[in-house]
Amino acid sequence: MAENDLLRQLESFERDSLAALEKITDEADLTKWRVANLGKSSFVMQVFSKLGEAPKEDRPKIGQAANQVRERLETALAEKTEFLNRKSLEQKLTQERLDISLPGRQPRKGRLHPANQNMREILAVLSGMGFEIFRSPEIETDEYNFELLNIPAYHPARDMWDTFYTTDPGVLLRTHTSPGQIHAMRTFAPEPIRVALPGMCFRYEQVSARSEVQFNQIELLAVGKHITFGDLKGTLQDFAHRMFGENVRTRFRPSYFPFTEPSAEMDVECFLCGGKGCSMCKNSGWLEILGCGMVHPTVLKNGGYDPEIYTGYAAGLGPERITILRHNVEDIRYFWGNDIRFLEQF
Ligand code: FA5
Repeated sequence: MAENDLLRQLESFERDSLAALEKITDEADLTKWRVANLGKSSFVMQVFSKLGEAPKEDRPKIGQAANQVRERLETALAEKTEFLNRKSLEQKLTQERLDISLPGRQPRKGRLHPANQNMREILAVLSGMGFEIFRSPEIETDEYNFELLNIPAYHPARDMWDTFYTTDPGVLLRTHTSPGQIHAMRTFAPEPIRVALPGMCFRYEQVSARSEVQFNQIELLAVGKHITFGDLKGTLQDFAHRMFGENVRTRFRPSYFPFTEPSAEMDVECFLCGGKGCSMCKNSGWLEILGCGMVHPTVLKNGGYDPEIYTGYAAGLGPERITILRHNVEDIRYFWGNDIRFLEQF
């Protein structure tokens, strides 16, 4: 091909290419354009590959002209690419604009479960009175939950403390925190002890507004020399004053537990009516808050203490029962019902 013809063709190729580029409005067409006009089989690239076929003296001029066309097309492509990018960014900015005037969503704050709040409050009072916290298992053996607490098989008291049994013979969910007494005694004997045993207990019984199949208890145990019923009364009264107020009245009523002798229940003056009598205290003016007594000699012996030398007292209270009384909650089952409307009130 004559040199002049080729140069003219390059010129018109460049003009057509730039005109086509001008019309492009999106990235997909731009890619197609690049392949057609700067790709291997484009006219300008073909000129390079066929340069060897041209007469030797024409080659520099043709080569230079093709190079300039390619460079100008590449520059135009770069400008167009930038233009399209900017345009699409502007489009996104106007179409996908964030409405920052919308109020944010408040993250929900978590909080302690009311049962745990109450447990911590009671344990803080007991720690202040010198009781050490001692944890014992929720899954227990028949031996610890009953036998060692002076409740042999077929003892009628087992009926009050029926529970859920596992498939392992003799392994059950504890019905009270009292088996922790044996664990604590066997850990510390013959040293004197003063411990608080908190935790979950389970009972196989009819649920009602005041009774659940699971609930927390806190057990108190003190063992040493010369501990008397006077110590038991004084300590529990002091606890009631610290928990419910300096002037709250308490009373002890005789009771029965196989693992204490003598045994008692402690009542506090009704929080709601101040002792006058109302529906919460069933018009008695008193609310029962715990069971207690002097540790039975058999239990002391099972724990590793000589009952001729050592004595002790124990008490067991139900924190959820205390909470329902204090806050006038009509049903104890709300505690484990997972209803956020109830839990949020605490
Ligand atoms: C006992 O469990 C004895 N171990 C307490 C004790 C310890 C006595 C040490 C003497 C010495 P009782 O079954 O009464 O006793 O339970 C104690 C407390 O646990 C009750 O006063 C009550 O507050 C709570 N409680 C018992 N059963 C339930 C239940 N089903 N639902 C909620 N709370 C309960």
